[in-house]
Amino acid sequence: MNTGNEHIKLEKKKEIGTITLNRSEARNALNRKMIQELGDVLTGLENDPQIRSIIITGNKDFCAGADIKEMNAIKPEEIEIFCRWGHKVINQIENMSKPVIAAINGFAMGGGCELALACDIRIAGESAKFGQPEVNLGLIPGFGGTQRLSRLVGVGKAKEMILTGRILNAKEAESIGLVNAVVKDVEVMTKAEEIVQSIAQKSPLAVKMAKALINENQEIGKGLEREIALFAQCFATQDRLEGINAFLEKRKPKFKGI
Ligand code: CO8
Repeated sequence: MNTGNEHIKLEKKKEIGTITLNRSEARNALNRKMIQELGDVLTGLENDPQIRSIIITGNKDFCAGADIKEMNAIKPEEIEIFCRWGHKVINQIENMSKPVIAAINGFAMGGGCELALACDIRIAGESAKFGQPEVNLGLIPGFGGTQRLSRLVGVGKAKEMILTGRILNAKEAESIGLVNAVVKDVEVMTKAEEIVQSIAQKSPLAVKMAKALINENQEIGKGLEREIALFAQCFATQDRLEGINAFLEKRKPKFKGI
């Protein structure tokens, strides 16, 4: 289905809405336009009575995080607004009244991993790779990762991922509970569809209430607010300038802690 969007494709089949992140030249990095389009498409699916469940997927890659080049052009005094707006769309995924499954191939990094964390269930292909590499940029996760990752995989593993920026393969991600299942790359969508079809047999009301209750119990709001504030603080440092410049110049950063 053509939504008129540039970076987000939407297909509606039976009662499933499939969102495909579609900016492969930048490994599906999330720029402003893409985030806006994602939010709009999610709103449309929430309000569509024909749709019972949603799958979010990529193409070769799931998503390499926020668009670093675009982010670098934002003034430090404006970053908090941008971060808060990104949170709004990621929270929108988590708070959809319908189940949302992430079907992941290739890289799910930074904001891409955080987008997957906001989904209800994650299915990974064997090629999938997960990481919160923001420390390499002199930053912290800024789309909810400091809060959702530890709730999913435990504090120890979350700290390891966020403090070292290490990239995990699909099997490791499964072993710590970051993904629900790993299948062959070509079977990721089939597996995700199987799961949504199984949920679609159940009472939509019961599914909606159970999801809302589990989310409520996470008590995530205060931590997300702190994340926005500290992301903005990090963004104003020389280390962030060094980290992002090093990424763009394809070299190792030299951090000074200022
Ligand atoms: N942003 C912009 N461009 C990207 C990104 C990105 N996140 N990731 C990859 N690209 C681009 C590369 O620059 C490259 O472009 P070009 O061909 O013009 O040089 C192209 O995609 C292909 O990438 P690589 O050549 O780097 O491919 P590799 O296979 O060598 O590496 C990696 C793949 C490991 C995924 C590597 O691209 C990488 O490390 N990417 C960055 C991952 C990252 O650090 N993500 C975190 C970003 S920060 C974030 O997400 C915080 C979210 C909260 C933000 C809050 C907003 C205020």
